[in-house]
Amino acid sequence: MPVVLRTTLGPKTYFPNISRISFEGPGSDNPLAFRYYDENRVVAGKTLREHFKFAVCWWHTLGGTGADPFGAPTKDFAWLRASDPLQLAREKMDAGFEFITKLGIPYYCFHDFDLVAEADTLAESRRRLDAISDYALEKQAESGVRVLWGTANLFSHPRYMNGAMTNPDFAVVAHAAAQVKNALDITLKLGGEHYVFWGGREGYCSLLNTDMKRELDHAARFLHAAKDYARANGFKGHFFIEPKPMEPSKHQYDFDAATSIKFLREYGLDRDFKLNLEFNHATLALHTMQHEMQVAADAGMLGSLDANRGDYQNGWDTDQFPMNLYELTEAMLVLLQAGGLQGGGINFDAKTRRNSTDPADLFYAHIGGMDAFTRALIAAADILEKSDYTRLRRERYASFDSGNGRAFEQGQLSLEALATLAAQQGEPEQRSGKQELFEQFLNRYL
Ligand code: XLS
Ligand code: NI
Ligand code: NI
Repeated sequence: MPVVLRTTLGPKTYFPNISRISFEGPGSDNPLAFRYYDENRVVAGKTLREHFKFAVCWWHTLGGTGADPFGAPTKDFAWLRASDPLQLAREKMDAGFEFITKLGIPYYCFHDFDLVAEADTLAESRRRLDAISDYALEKQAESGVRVLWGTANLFSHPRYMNGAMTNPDFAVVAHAAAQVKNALDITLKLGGEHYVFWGGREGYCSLLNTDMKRELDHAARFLHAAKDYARANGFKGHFFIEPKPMEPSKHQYDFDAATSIKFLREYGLDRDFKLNLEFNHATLALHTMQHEMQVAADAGMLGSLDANRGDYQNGWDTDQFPMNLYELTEAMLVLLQAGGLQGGGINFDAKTRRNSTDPADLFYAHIGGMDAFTRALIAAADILEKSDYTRLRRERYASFDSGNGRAFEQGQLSLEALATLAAQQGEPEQRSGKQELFEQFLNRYL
């Protein structure tokens, strides 16, 4: 099939009524301006641009048509109309780069087949990926926009209905490996900083027909092979596992941060892999995002974030844009105390609602998300710098700072020694946890 690289339509704009979004300050009533996000503003020692490394995701933002299990697409975007797959891919890329540069976002993230539609054979898919990545390289050079991470879609095609790297059929595992090899090559070619594995169908629908141990062993073998290949080809970035407990599988192996960390350590992958955590995945696992971030930070694996939010009424991945200032401020408190993300950034893995059908809605969504993160980060920095938060939290543990508490922490007290001390000291004095006082800080600095 001939590869078409140049559009016959000539240069066109997909967002003609929208110009470069600028920072206008909190007093502005322009919905197409930032009220808080000023990329050069310094907060807690770094610019906002450096703290966040925001990224646009190719799938929901450019490919999200509003189709759901109950209804047809609602969004007839002008960049998704061409009949030739490469022509469509190129127009989508024109729209994507126009969108990203108008927002002043520095990065994007993609699955292989977000860039261009999958073909009938691996070889033809590869030819398409080579062609569209040539075009992406030109657009990147022209705009300075970069790739935060790439990934392979190992969950949409019917061949993956029983999983990809954990599929019980070796032929499917090998096919998935070929796809990951191509996705790694394209990520490397585009200078992608990192590479993500999200295991949507790596799990099971029923344990009755599943050999879990064997499937997990296969996943580890697969990840080692992918890592070895990428390293041998000069990839310097991190690999990220993206935990999610369920959906589309009934039970996914990368359930949450703790489960994923245990897996990486058990199989000797913990030096190359960190976590890409997503807000809505955290709440699906019945955690909070701040919990997941703290677990990852304590393991030295707080790599990158997928930004979105769930809905309190719904038990699925609604992927709404992040607007909840309380949730974000608690997340930013963990982020600042952890010293930031380890190499990654903040990818808007979020979709506008099915009935938000104007191209401008994509701008409102990202502007709102970037402003919300900014307010949250500033509030978190103020809480840490100006309030009693750190001191109060440290004081809860003061009894371990000296004397017998210190000796216990250092492993110097046996169970018998502890029992003797308890007998001497009598019933412990009550100490308040002061949760409401801690909660006041959020409202005070937001
Ligand atoms: C789906 C995941 C997916 C990953 C990339 O729930 O969030 O979008 O981020 O494969
Ligand atoms: Ni998700
Ligand atoms: Ni995600």
